[in-house]
Amino acid sequence: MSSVIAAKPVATTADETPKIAGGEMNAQSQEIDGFQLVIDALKLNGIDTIFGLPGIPITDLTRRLQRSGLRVVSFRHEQNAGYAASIAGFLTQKPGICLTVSAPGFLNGLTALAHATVNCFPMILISGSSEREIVDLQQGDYEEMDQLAIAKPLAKAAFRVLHAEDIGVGIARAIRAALSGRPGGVYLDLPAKLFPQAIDAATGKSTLIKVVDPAPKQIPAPDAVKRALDLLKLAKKPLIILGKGAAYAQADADIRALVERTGIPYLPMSMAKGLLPDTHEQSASAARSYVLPEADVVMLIGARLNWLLSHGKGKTWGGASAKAWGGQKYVQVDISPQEADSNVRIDAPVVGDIGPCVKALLAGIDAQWPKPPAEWIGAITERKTKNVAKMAETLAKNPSPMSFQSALNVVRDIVKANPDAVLVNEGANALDFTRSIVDMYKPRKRLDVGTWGVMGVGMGFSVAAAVVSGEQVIAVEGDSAFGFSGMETETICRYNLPVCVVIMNNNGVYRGDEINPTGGPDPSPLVFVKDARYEKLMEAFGGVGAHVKTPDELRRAMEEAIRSRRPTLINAVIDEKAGTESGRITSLNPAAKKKP
Ligand code: ADP
Ligand code: TPW
Ligand code: MG
Repeated sequence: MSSVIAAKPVATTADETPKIAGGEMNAQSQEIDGFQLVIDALKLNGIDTIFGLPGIPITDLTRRLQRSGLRVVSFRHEQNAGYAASIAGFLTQKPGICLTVSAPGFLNGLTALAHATVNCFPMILISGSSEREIVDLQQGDYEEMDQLAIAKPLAKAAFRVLHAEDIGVGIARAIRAALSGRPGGVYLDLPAKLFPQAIDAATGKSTLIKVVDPAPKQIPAPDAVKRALDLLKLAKKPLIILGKGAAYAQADADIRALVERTGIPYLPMSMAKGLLPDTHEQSASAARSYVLPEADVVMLIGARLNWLLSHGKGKTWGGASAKAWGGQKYVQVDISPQEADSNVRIDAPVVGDIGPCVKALLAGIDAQWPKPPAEWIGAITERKTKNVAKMAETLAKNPSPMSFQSALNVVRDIVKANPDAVLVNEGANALDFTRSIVDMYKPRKRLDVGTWGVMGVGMGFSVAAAVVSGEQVIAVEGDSAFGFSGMETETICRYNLPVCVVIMNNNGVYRGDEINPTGGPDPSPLVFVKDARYEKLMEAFGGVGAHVKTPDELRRAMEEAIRSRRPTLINAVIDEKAGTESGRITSLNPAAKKKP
């Protein structure tokens, strides 16, 4: 293998300080190698951060990326590096890059790539791969696998580069595919043999492409905009739903203007929380179960009518039966022309980038725009007031052990006092309670399990959020959820990131009090070691650990974490009897209704 990865003496590019290390550079040489072309192509396109895990054949690539000034964030497991890349893409509108080794490393990164595609986040998984001739004849190479074929169905696009002179095109195509239209995950296969390939330096550099306008702002058709406005204008009970596509689009001021000028109540999907402050008077979050069935015209902005919105039909929407349409008419603003009608009829699809679409809608809303009828707004306000009062009562309670609510009441205050902090959130009850209790005040500050409801994003998201934003991160984690990526506490400490992990520790998946019905020695599959001391994990790597049993202790520990910006893990002891099976989605669980 060493002959494969040992690079031939070649020239570096002009902007890289020449350093003789590993023999990859020679002032006399006129050649450039594959390693350097990959680095130059990424830099040329404004990529400044790589999330990954080194090994054959990309070890030298990680070193040389770092040496050439990119930030290389090295993880303990590729899945977490991949999740980091995916959310970096969401936060920055640049493709998040995850770099892995072949076969197992590639597969470890692949879950995150599929997650990026499903969530419409721009990401590129770059994996080294083994020798094509041996892989294709299945002759048993080191880490043999036809990675391109495996990635294809899970990625928005997948490419392989065999020759150094094609690196520029390969990276340009990957960037364009990840960012343009509906963003998604792209796989780029770079075989080991590509890296040391040396070609004439001038020729090599001339093959690099700086992608011009990688995400063209697609403009909606005027008649589509008019159709949408006509429908909205007639509505008696209009509603706007903002999804994470709206958060991704970074059209924050126009979206807020659209909501405020129309006066239409809005519901944010979980990662759209904070697009307008959750305390906004037009937010209908606290009256969700009232507005969905009651609304007559619903405008979706960057939100799909998937399971998270009960497919736009059924009881949630006032339908007579589980699959019945509730009678709503829909406007759907989306970049994907194929999204409309995927679940129910969309009467006014507005296809284009959310930025220009919202601007075009705004242009049609003047001072004469009819505000929604007072009865609709009044009815929503009434429900909201009642529900908020009920919630305040629960939050004020101080049970021992802590409940999810009494602990999250603290997190709610801390986030309110630190609105720039990024909140990462996963778990079942730990997710659902946090989403409804903790208000967000700014866009793209809430990062969670997304379209799949996937566990394991926590520490990868936290690392990426801290790295790309420089802001304090608060990760509210179920104890089970945390376990999927807990080893990255070492990564958080190694890079000294301002991440405060708060584990809602109820000793198990959903709750911690289940027992083995046979009376045998094995515990229930749903519970963990009782009173596990997760905080010691952070201490093991030089961070701060805290074991807290009361809201006051939790508050002090969180305040200290934010003041010090040190890596901190707070193990918050929650009543193990607190928690519902599958949180708020018990209805999706086939066994939940008839327990053995
Ligand atoms: P949520 O889970 O918050 O409801 P979804 O992931 O279901 O959101 O929907 C996001 C939608 O946003 C996708 O249909 C995607 O095509 C769309 N989208 C993403 N970026 C843009 C953009 N810049 N302009 C328009 N639509 C976008
Ligand atoms: C990759 C299934 C959904 S929620 C959850 C699991 C295992 C953990 C819930 O326990 P936690 O939260 O985190 O302690 P709480 O507060 O309710 O006790 N594997 C993957 N994704 C999912 N969604 C699962 C399994 C699941
Ligand atoms: Mg739990």
